[in-house]
Amino acid sequence: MVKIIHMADTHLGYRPRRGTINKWAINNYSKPFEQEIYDCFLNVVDEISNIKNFDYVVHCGDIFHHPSKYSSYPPPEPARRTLKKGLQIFFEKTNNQVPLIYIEGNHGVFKGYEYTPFESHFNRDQYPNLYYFKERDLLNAIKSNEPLLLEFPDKKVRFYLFPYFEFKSFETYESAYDKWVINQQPEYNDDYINIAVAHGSIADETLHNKVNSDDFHYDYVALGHEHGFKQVSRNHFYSGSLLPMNFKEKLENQSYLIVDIDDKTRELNIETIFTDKLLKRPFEIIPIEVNPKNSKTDLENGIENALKQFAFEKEFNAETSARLKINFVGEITFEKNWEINELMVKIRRKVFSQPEIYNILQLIWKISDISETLEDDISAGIIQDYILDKPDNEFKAFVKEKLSEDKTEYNIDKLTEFGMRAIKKALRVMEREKEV
Ligand SMILES: [Mn+2]
Repeated sequence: MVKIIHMADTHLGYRPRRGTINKWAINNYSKPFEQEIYDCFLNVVDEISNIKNFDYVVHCGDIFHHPSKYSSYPPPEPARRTLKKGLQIFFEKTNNQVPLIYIEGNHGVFKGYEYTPFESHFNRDQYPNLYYFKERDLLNAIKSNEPLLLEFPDKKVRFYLFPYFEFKSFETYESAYDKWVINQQPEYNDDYINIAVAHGSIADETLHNKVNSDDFHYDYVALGHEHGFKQVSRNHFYSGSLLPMNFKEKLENQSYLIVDIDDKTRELNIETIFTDKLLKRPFEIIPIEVNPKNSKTDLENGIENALKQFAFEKEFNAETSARLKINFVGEITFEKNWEINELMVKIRRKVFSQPEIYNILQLIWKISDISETLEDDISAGIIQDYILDKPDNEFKAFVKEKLSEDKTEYNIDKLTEFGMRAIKKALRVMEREKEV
């Protein structure tokens, strides 16, 4: 029997920013939800270290949240200290006897640099049983057409490693990866237990089909990148993060997995330890129905009522303050849309300026027009749909008109191209905000 602990996507250093009150958990050090992830991680590391007779821990990437594609900041100091402390606890409690295997994800990586925040804080020699695989190791393996694996002959266990790599981004990468990935196929009738460890997902085309499928007959595939617990197939699993980070993830579960593999039958026995249960604060999506006939006062009372349960006659508490999202659903006219936004800005200002009454950390909202789901055309629709019907044509017409009024000569196609770039950039920002 081989026992493996599978975890992923801890995102140490993650700080929700949108619509949050400006309060610290520890003054000038960490933010409230950020601190909750640190505490949870250290508790889980401690809990894992106490499990009897386990052979390996695999962490499938994104241990740090920063840097990432959208942020070049290094991980905040407390995130680095937390990982350092976590490693200390783990290796001390296991007497350096249990290997911890980490592969790099898309977060916590300085793009284009060979050194990583992980390495800049830990000396590999300090922990003889810490195994760390980064994008550079993968690129070297591809270049030399060698497998990227870690073998433990005493236990007859082999790990095939797939750090995050955007192989689909460029044709040359994609074909090189296709050619290389064959190296990652275990030999037929191998007497080793073969485990794949990967960061990626077919949802955004960052997991190779050979890893996603059962073509290579791995005994177990430990996956990271998707933040909710998910069993993809009999032997493919996402453990998910430890805690939900945004409101979409609140609808999923997060966990770490204890995976037993029978060395003779290769049968799997998997225990899911749900860590989202450790969440200390309310983290809720509150639906509010909107009726165009109701007055502004009705709406305001409705919101106040919904928030009442998070109002206490005591001070704001970093550990228990709520993260809230109000979902306004109904027939949304333009007027209603403005009305809700205006009201919510006012209410949020009030809530955040009275931390002695409201124990609320975050307050955001979303307005959904029910007619969109009904697919009729009663309402004016949401603003971005209206503006961006045919953005390139509309923008070009706009620029042309303005310039002829102005009697100025410019390259209209070039200007349109710049404009489109700006719009696309703005859309990406909106998409990102939607995720929260
Ligand atoms: Mn990821």
